[in-house]
Amino acid sequence: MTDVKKIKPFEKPIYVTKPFLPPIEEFAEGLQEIWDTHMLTNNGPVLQRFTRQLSHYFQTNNVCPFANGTLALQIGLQGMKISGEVITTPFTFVATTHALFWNKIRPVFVDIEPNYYTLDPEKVEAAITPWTTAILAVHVFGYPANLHTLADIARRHNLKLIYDAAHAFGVEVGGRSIAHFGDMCMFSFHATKLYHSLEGGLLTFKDSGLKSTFDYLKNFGFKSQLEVVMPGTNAKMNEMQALMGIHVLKYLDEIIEKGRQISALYRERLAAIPGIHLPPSLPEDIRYNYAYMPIEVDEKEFGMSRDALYEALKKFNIFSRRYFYPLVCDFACYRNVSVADPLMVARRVASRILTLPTYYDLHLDEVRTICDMIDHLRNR
Ligand code: T4K
Repeated sequence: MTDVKKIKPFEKPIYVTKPFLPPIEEFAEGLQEIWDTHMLTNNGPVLQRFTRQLSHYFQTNNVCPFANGTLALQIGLQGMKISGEVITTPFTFVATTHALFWNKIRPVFVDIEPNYYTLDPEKVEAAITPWTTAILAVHVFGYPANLHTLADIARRHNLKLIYDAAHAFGVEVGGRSIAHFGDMCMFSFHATKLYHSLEGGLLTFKDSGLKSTFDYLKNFGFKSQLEVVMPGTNAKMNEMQALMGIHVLKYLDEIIEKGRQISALYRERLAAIPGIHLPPSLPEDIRYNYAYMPIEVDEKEFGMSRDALYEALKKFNIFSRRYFYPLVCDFACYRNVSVADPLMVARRVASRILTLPTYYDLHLDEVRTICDMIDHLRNR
């Protein structure tokens, strides 16, 4: 470790993430086509090309891009006619639950498992009632939910299985994209995501019959110029977003490889610090995307609370984040939703979690320094 007396704050702020940007000349070339055609939105040629690329990437025609992940999930739930109660996780970004709420669906929050923070299947099964229509699980931080057990529960209880895969672009399980698990998956292409299209979202789904429904719903319900077949909304991805999506996709493998190096270094350096806990290594059949770098801070062992560490890192110009704290069910707008499960694990994790900076431009030396700073703070 570096001599602690030499540790100075970073000159520029280090945020939890920083979007990857392709070389500007490459993007400018693509802009020319937009300038030539003056097509800016409404399923223009660039979005059509992007959609074909996504189809190819996921090896399915059942893909539908959207303006953002939240609208994708809202429309996905509506298009699948999900209603009543849906069992879901409180350890997620609020948008997961908002998408249910906007569809007048009651969220039933159950606990997560302690290693990778995804829905605990036993708790899911125990929460099923005659009103349950679906399970909405989250591949939080890109860690796959318990795919096989959840699929089994859904099959036995005749429930739809929907994944919020906002964090999981690029993740594969057993050599297959994570998009192939469940009845529907939503990916977010927001700027803060490992893979992005400025903003954007995508649905992948099993039932080909849903494709036209999603297409109508995101475009005001238009089937043709003179036919509106359902009360849709406006959730279209525009040409600039699609262009960014095309250009960032070319670099996906490099982005993931850099994430792997950063994660390996964090793991190596942080493993020795008492009170800093990391999720266990993933099983071999999972190709992870290294989208986030979550750690848990044990206040007793570390000698400082998670919140104190979060504040102390700011003084070094490091802006980590407490994703996902508070739990969604504790936000004012969901406090009137009754929660039967005591959410023991989720509450403990939410009080200890801290996500450290990880992004393509982050230098390995900067990672070393961040680890030294954490170690230094423990020793104060
Ligand atoms: N489901 C889950 C599980 C999700 O995590 C999300 C989104 C959704 C659904 C919904 O998908 P979208 O509708 O967003 O497609 C961010 C993102 O806005 C949000 O997309 C994301 N999850 C959530 C986890 O994080 P904030 O409010 O924490 O982001 P913000 O603006 O504080 O950005 C974090 C840091 O990133 C900044 O400190 C600086 C850096 N940054 C950010 C932006 C936007 C940049 O360097 N450049 C940028 O353009 O919500």
